[in-house]
Amino acid sequence: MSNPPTPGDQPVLVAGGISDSHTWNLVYLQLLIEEHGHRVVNLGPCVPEDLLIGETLECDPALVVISSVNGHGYHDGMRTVTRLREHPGLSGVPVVIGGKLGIAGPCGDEEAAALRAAGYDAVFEETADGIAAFRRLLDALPQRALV
Ligand code: B12
Repeated sequence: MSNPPTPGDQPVLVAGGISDSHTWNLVYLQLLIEEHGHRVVNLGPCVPEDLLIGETLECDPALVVISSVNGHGYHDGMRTVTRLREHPGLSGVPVVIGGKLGIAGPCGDEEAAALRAAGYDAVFEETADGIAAFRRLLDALPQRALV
């Protein structure tokens, strides 16, 4: 019989968009999430969907965070969440996306709504409001590492 989960067992999984080679966004996110008391598994940039799905099944994360800043966030993000949600067992894992999701910074309200409809639990722009909302989400996660 397995032991019951203890606080901090479930990490937060961070991944760059499938086409996105930027890395400092991922370092920033890792530090921010750790500051909120969570263990982070950082998969790095250009994460293929099969790797993301495999790691999500393996880690059983409290949250999956997709970051995209290269302007392909909407299309990459759509593809990724569709694949993830199609997988049996991953329909309920919390998944969010954020960064510079459009080709000129933020994406529009319609695109954000479409990303949510495709399966993201939340879509964050890189504004101060977006970061503040993301911080509130981190504070609300059930599993927090003991710091
Ligand atoms: C360095 C850099 C590169 C380097 C990256 C090196 C590396 N190892 O990381 C190189 C040269 C490789 C590069 C390549 C490209 N880049 Co570039 N790059 C930059 C640059 C100058 C800085 C990025 C950076 O490191 N910022 C520091 C980190 C900490 O900040 P950040 O990435 O913005 O992340 C913040 C927010 O977005 C937010 N955030 C990010 N993810 C998430 C997720 C969540 C959940 C939340 C809440 C918040 C959040 O939080 C972070 C802190 O505020 C920016 C311009 C700029 N000044 O921002 C362009 C920029 C990101 N690049 C851009 C582009 C277009 C490209 C290329 C397509 C260029 C090309 N034609 O080849 C390629 C894409 C390559 C690829 N396959 O992805 C554009 C993106 C346009 C857009 N989205 O609006 C930018 C904005 C430049 C511009 N003004 O046009 N780039």
